[in-house]
Amino acid sequence: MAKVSELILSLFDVGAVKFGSFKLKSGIQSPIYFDLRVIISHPKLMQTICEILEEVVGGLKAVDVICGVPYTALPLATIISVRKNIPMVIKRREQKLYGTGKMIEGEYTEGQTKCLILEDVVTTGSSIVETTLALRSHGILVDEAIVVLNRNYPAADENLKKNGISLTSVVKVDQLLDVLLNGDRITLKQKVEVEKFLAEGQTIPEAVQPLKTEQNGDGEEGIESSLSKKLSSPKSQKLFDIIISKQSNLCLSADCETWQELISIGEVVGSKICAMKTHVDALSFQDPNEIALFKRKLAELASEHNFVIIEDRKFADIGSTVMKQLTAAPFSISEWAHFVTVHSIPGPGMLKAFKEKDKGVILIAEMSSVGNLPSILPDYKKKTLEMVEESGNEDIVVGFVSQSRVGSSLGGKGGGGSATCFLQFTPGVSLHSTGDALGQQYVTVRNAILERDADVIIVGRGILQQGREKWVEAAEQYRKEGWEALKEKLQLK
Ligand code: 5IU
Repeated sequence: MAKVSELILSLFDVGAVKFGSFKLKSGIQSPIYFDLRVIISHPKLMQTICEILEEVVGGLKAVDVICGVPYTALPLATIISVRKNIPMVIKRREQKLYGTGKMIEGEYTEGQTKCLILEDVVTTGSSIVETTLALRSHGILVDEAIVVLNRNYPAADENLKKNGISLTSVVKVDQLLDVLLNGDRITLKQKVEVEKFLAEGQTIPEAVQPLKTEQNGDGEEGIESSLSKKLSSPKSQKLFDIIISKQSNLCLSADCETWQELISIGEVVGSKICAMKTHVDALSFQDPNEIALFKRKLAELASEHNFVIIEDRKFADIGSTVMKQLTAAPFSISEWAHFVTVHSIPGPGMLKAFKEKDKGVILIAEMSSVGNLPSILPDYKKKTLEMVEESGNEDIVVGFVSQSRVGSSLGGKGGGGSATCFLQFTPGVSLHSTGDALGQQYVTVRNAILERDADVIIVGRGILQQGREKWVEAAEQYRKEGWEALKEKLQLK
């Protein structure tokens, strides 16, 4: 105990614990901040931490290997490994889901090796969970982790428990505050401020990252921004801004067999697309842990490459059911999808569910398949548009999946006026095929954009079936052709 108090004071003295006003990764303003990276510059302190950790390890069930979460916990694990003669494994940080590179370094036996995870600071627990899942996916057994500093986020405990990990903390924040106050390192006011923050201000970071928009620095309104203003909702405007800034109106329909393949294609073509369309219920997952990992990785990809995630769920039920389908675990679509596709069949009431969850809606006005009823039934498309306008839902309806224009065109045929516009998403686009054996019908990129008035083209097998080594090349071909045709249609420079 005395040793832990000593440790807390030393952490403060070397600047590993700071008080003030700090912006966390989650965007939350925090009066306290931990940065344990500095400890590597203080060997004596490293030694103290390791001595304490060794005592903790000694009190736990025996393990075969130890794994430090990169970076700061890695040298700590190394010291403990050498001194306690426990071998290490390392989970590579820059691991790719595919490729030749090994993800776990070190020796282990599948189904037999027991591993203890070591971490420097726990906030949400996500790094420990990610490391655990990676180790488990290689047959390494993990059910315990040790952390030097625990920020006391209740959600972290829950997160770890849900994933079958029990966590032992060397220092918890309440103890840290007591010791620092008694050691005259902080004032009572600072202590109270942090306690208040911990009691009120803690939320787990949102899985859905806000969409980034590009700023037009010259202050002059270009044709792009006047077109953007015609769009019905801030959500469609954001997508349009992405289209302009990335010079891509290509939505990849990522109809992959496995989630790993989907992430893999997202990594390589992310820079070429404005949106990725998913069918989460058509992917195979081994267990709920994989679903959680998938959701996080997808949200990270969308944020890194600035694209929109469209879950093509085709909701088609009454509002209360739709609400459950949108939020229920394990898929929890509302957590990670920016937009969702919805049938107009149930009428306007169900749109409230999407509004409540702040999801952009893409309504299906026509389909691409042979004999689809929306395209055959008289007035289906017109009624779908009227439904949006009459119920006042223009702000969440981003656009329509359609094979022809619904309402006013953004700039193509009949365009140029001041009417509110919706984006048109057109699937059934291929440069290689005219259809499949199950009713799909294809048109070319130029036909979709210049004849049918698509703003966004949706392409799946046209890219996927080119094979992994040609994904980038194929996506670039669709991006380039799509962008050239869109520029022509909207008369952009
Ligand atoms: N999709 C269509 N047509 C439609 C609608 C959705 O093809 O009318 I609504 C979906 C189905 C698939 C993707 O996920 O778009 C098209 O994939 P291919 O490009 O592989 O045909």
